[in-house]
Amino acid sequence: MDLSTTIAGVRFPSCFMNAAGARCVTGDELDALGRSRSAAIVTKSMTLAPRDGNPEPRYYGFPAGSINSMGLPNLGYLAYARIIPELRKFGKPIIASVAGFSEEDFVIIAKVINESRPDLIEVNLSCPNIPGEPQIGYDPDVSARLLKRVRNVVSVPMGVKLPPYFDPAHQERMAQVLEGVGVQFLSLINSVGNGLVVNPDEERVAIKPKGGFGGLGGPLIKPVALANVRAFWKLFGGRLPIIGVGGVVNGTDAFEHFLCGASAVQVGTALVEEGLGVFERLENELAMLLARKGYASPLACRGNLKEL
Ligand code: OXC
Repeated sequence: MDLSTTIAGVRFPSCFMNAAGARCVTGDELDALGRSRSAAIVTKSMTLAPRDGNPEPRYYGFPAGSINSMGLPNLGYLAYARIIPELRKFGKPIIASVAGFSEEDFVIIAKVINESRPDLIEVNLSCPNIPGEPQIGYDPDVSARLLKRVRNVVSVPMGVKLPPYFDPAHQERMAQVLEGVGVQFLSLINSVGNGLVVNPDEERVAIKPKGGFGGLGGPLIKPVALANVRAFWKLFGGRLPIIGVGGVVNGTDAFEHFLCGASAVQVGTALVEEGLGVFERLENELAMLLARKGYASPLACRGNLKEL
């Protein structure tokens, strides 16, 4: 079964890759992704200065999913600008995830990282875990201004990682913004921000930062992820490639993302919980499912979701 896919003109050897943030902070972790069956190497979202991130414990996994408030721990963009060319040896696409605390940060980072020639740049407008910093993707005007400026300094294909939207009006408004700024792919969705997981035995929260509030991931957010993939697929009439992110734990989850309109999927919680072997398992499960259903590839079922 051919599980390869194409995003913004870049070919990926399969349709499963890590989500930004999952096992992709250090040079060693990025190397390990290079050696694994991940279809791409997606970096941790990078900021101007290196960051230790929020205090621990800052990740908690439970059967229905995960909560995290990592706080963008990363090596700083200059380190990734050095590491990215070294990752070329793995012969798979590299996606650089770019974050920042001001418009200017994003522009400086994108410009330098673009010169290190990742295959794609994913602009993260949706980290929910920085105390006092709202998620940029919830402000369409700020997003539009920022993306226009970043677009001007980036020559590789540029995409955006958006937060989940819960109202069609917000999805429509963001689609208008994206139309105007030359975005070439979407990664949908970042974690569902500012959830709260409670440990009733201990009568306390599960993670330390922000009083326990953090981004939710894993199976419990899959319907929200699928809804956003579907909504943006329809808003763009299938013209803009989408990487589905949220709740991909088995081959069927990935199939559902493809039916909704995704061209590839990223794996976050399941990668953190299971390790790098997750990619081979997902490939096998999806290949078996597609064969059983008579599809020649994941792209053959893309967007095919039936309505009643
Ligand atoms: N989404 C992000 O964009 N960043 C991380 N967590 C998350 O859910 C983080 O670093 O906090």
